Amino acid sequence: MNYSRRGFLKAMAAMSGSALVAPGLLTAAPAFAAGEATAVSDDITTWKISGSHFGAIRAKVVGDRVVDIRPFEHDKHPTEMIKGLLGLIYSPSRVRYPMVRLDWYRKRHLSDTSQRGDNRFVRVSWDEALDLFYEELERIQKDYGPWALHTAGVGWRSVGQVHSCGNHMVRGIGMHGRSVGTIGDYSTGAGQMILPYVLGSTEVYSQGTSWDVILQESKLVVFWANDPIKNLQVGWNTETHESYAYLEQLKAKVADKSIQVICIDPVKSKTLNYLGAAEHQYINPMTDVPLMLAIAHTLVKEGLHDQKFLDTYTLGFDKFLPYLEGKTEDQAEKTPEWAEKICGVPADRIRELARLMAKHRTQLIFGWAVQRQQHGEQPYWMGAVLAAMLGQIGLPGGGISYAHHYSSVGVSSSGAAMPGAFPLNLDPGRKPKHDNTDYKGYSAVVPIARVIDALLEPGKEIDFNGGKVKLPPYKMAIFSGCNQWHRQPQRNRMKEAWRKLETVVAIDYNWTATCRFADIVLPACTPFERNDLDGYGSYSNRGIIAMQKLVDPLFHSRTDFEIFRGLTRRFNRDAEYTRGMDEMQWVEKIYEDCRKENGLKDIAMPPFAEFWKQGYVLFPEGKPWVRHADFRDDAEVNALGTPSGFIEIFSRKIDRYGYADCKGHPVWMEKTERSHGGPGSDRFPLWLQSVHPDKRLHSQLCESEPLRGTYTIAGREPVFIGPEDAAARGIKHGDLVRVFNDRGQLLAGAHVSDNFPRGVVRIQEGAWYGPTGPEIGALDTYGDPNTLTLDIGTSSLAQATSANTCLVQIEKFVGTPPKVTSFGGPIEVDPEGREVKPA
Ligand SMILES: Nc1nc2c(c(=O)[nH]1)N[C@H]1C(S)=C(S)[C@@H](COP(=O)(O)OP(=O)(O)OC[C@H]3O[C@@H](n4cnc5c(=O)[nH]c(N)nc54)[C@H](O)[C@@H]3O)O[C@H]1N2
Ligand SMILES: Nc1nc2c(c(=O)[nH]1)N[C@H]1C(S)=C(S)[C@@H](COP(=O)(O)OP(=O)(O)OC[C@H]3O[C@@H](n4cnc5c(=O)[nH]c(N)nc54)[C@H](O)[C@@H]3O)O[C@H]1N2
Ligand SMILES: [Mo]
Repeated sequence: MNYSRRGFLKAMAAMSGSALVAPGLLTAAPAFAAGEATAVSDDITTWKISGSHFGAIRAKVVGDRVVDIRPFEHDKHPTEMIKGLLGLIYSPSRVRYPMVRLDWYRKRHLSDTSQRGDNRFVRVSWDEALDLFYEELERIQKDYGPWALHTAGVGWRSVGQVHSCGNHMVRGIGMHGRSVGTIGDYSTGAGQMILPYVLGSTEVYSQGTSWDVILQESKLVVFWANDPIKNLQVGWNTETHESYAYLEQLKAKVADKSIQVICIDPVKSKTLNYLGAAEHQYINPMTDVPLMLAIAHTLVKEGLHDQKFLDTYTLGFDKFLPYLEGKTEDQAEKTPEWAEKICGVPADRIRELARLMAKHRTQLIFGWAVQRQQHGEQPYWMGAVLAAMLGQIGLPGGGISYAHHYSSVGVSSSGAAMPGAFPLNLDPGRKPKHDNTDYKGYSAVVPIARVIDALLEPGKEIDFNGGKVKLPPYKMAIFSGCNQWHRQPQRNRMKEAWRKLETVVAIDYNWTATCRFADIVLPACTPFERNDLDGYGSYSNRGIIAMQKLVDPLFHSRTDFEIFRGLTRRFNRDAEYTRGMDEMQWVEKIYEDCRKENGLKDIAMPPFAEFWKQGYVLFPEGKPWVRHADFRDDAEVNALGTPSGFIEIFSRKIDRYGYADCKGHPVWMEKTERSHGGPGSDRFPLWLQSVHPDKRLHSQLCESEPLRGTYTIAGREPVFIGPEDAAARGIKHGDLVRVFNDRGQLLAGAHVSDNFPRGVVRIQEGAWYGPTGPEIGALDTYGDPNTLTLDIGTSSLAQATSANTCLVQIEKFVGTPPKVTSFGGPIEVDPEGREVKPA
């Protein structure tokens, strides 16, 4: 089948037709028509435009106030999260003024750090705050050196290429001196480390086979630990939501039985419920590898594996086969009966899955939660082995994907260049003010999920991806565009570690727990209070969105650009920092650079003034594309980036590392704790999954009161629990419950739902941490799941987060519940510690 442009356009026409007959869950109309503040007759195209992770938006501004926010007129599947944006701008949790923690204000770096978290802060002027920040940077560089400063890895900072706050932090701090940075991320730490050994690229951030190819060619689509309907609501750049048009198509094809969809997940996901006729394949948590091994075993036993593909495109199947057949140390043949006892999928069903996958054109689509667990490398490697045995890698609608739930991967790219960004690094030839490169033998870069270990076990040498990392005992840390006190697991362990820090700086527009546990807090403004521009579509390169400032920065907040201009002014590098340009000059420069680049590709863009007035540029649809097709076409010319150029079922490199927890080929390893009869389940029988939230972006929008009000239970974050587990504990829907294990305890509201089987509960990540006090072990009053999660590396290879390896117990809460402390900002005190009533 040749995916010519004409064929593609026909497919598009067919698709929009079916979208009309079968409106999905997420069409514009139900979310935004009735009962809204603004009359539907308003012409929103005359409103201001801006971008966000949640999509492009139109905003109605009256005087100096934003009164309404609507989805961009070209967004056919906007997310309801947009309804929370007014509550983001006008949140009671906004950081209003520069604030300094009371005891730090008195004693600076000699403060009593066990008071961090008591939330008492003194208001200071911008000049005072930036002076303190600068003096601390000087002290750290002079008294210690670059190993003593941690510049945190940037998280889901707001969109916008000029104001991208991580770039400001890295460039601004980098002009002053060097620091300890991070490697990897919380999203795909294990996946991005293992897959280059196996498939030659991280895969997780790669463009995937186009949805229209999948819709035309696949007969079986397996969503493996994957919930695209939930997770595609947000994107890294301004999200277009184009994937939903394809998911609507898929729903129609599932209904008319032209495509079979199986969702392998302990939980009935939003995607499963949306698709209607899709099949749910329940699996015990964290046991995907045994299921895959048994499918592989069946393929071999029944002669269904593609030996020719294995011979032509892969390496090391011969080293893996003995393990499958039980001829290695563990002596266990990986039969369906063997797997059933672990993964809970009946042996006959496992055989049926193997036959289905081998018989049909099968597209395996993995999500990421399954690698955010102990040994998270294994399911990804074994997934690739399974796909290789099926022999469909590189065929249209076959093979494996690790990213179709992310930022509209699978929507083909327009091919247009996207706008660049404010520079991250120093300008060429420039050196930092303190050009000290002596890290005293400590590593300058730490795997991101191991940053707490560095405080608790300073100087320890750990394995990492074939090398060693020596953990630096940093003394000062700076956070901007991330919420460390949401993203990092095991809150109480972290709280203990935090006390070792002399100085913590947090820059945010929200008074998150990271601010509460900081010493100097600087108020950034939201993306709606600055001029900027952003790419529309992270992978589709659909266009460019103007981010027109809606209102001036609220309270005393400033753009990150201004904050770091102010900091660099303190050592006379501000002109270099900004290159002598202001905000609007940067917006125009980045746009015009992009226009030039696209000009070379014969892609026209209007001059800047016209773009800014119109508010956006849209590029035409791209060509459909099949992942790994070039490799399949010619494995020598288009060799993979693995050491051998082939798919590595056995990796000599990893084997030589000699790790006990990541061997030369994928294997099943028991977890430190596991539900359904696994270790620790006698004391804590419930598996807690902390998946990504349906109505938030991590901790973002939790502060939005109108949105939060739509899902909280008893004023707290919901804990989703099945009817059986609830009844066994005398818990009813709506009850306040205590969720606990040896690592921590929190209050949550019970949301009883049939989507959850026995032994599986869910609290969505990003719920704001609200302890009753600064002490270790304090009850979390709102429901941050990382109060309970486990902070261990996935393995010696990736050292990534294992947040989804977590067991808990739940009981009905009795007594007078403490008030939620998460929201509403600091307790403002004067330097004597007397409470100041807010003006
Ligand atoms: N238990 C558990 N934990 C997890 C996960 C999980 O699945 N389970 N998932 C992990 C994953 S995949 C991720 S990606 C991380 C996410 O972790 P983070 O990226 O840290 O999460 P966010 O809540 O998006 O935090 C972004 C912060 O940046 C601030 N911010 C936004 N725009 C600006 C700006 O312009 N300037 C400044 N200065 N600040 C700004 C926001 O207010 C917010 O506080 O969480 C990880 N943690
Ligand atoms: N709405 C929304 N969308 C988002 C985000 C957000 O915060 N909100 N964050 C974005 C980011 S930064 C990221 S990293 C991605 C995260 O993307 P993912 O990590 O893929 O998403 P999750 O929602 O954590 O989990 C997806 C599914 O995995 C299942 N699952 C968990 N553990 C197991 C297991 O052991 N076995 C099996 N078979 N299934 C399991 C869960 O039940 C869930 O249905 O999402 C992105 N999209
Ligand atoms: Mo992520």
